[in-house]
Amino acid sequence: MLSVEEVKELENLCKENRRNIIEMVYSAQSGHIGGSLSSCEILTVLFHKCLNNVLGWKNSPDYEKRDRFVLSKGHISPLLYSVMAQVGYFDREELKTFRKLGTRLQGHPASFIPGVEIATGSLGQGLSFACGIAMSLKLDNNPANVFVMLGDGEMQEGNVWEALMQGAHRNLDNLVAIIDRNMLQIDGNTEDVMALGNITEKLNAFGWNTIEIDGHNIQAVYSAIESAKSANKPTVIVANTVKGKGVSFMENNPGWHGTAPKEPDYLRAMEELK
Ligand SMILES: Cc1ncc(C[n+]2csc(CCOP(=O)(O)OP(=O)(O)O)c2C)c(N)n1
Repeated sequence: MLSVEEVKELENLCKENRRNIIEMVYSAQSGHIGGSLSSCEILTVLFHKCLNNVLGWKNSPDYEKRDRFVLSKGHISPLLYSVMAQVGYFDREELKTFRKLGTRLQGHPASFIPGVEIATGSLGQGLSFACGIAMSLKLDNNPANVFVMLGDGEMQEGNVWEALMQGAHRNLDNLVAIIDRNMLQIDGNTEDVMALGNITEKLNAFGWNTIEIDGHNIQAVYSAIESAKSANKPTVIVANTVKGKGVSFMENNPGWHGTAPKEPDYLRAMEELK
């Protein structure tokens, strides 16, 4: 359990992340706001409280024991970069270079960024990467865990289901997948585009340990991740969220999936996130 003070601190960090997301996409006039805002509590809790600390480990023999994180829904790079700046991978100042030519913080994460394990952005691949990493850690008797974050629209990619079979077949109990179940993808509601139905039941049937939570409840996110670490099967956390969470006119609106705000909407959003 997190203390009341810890929850309060994480709420403030989430608020900062939401402001950074809006600021970065506005300033670049390009990027993905909706799915960044919906995943905010998940990545904030994961990086601040759950991943074993990899910073400063580079030159230590323990570096190999770092938990790995794969952002399969790589388009939410504004959130990833903001959280990584908070925990110290790079300076918050660098966030201003988001999507600018010749800089590190491009639209999708690349492995030349310190702390990014693998380049992502082509949806459907991250869970397979993560399975491969989890298998190799087991072969090395390495106790680290692998976390991977997927979108619900992304679950329509066939490769994801091969990886789900693989995870169960190899009993990768060092693997934790988190699905941002915000019910929206680019073209609208996932159930209209290609229905996923009850993902939790489906993944249970695939042999995974499943946990379903409110993905904006900080305490619930933390408890789910911590219990996943000690499960004796691969775990998937289905996090029910709201796309665009935190900015009233962006919530549940697929129009804000990958659109940059113009000045009036930027100012309105920042006013709401004060
Ligand atoms: C293979 C592939 N096809 C298409 C895209 C373009 N694309 C970027 S985001 C997105 C929608 C993703 O929806 P979802 O997984 O639900 O993400 P979220 O709503 O959480 O942002 C698409 C189709 C892509 N990045 N990769």
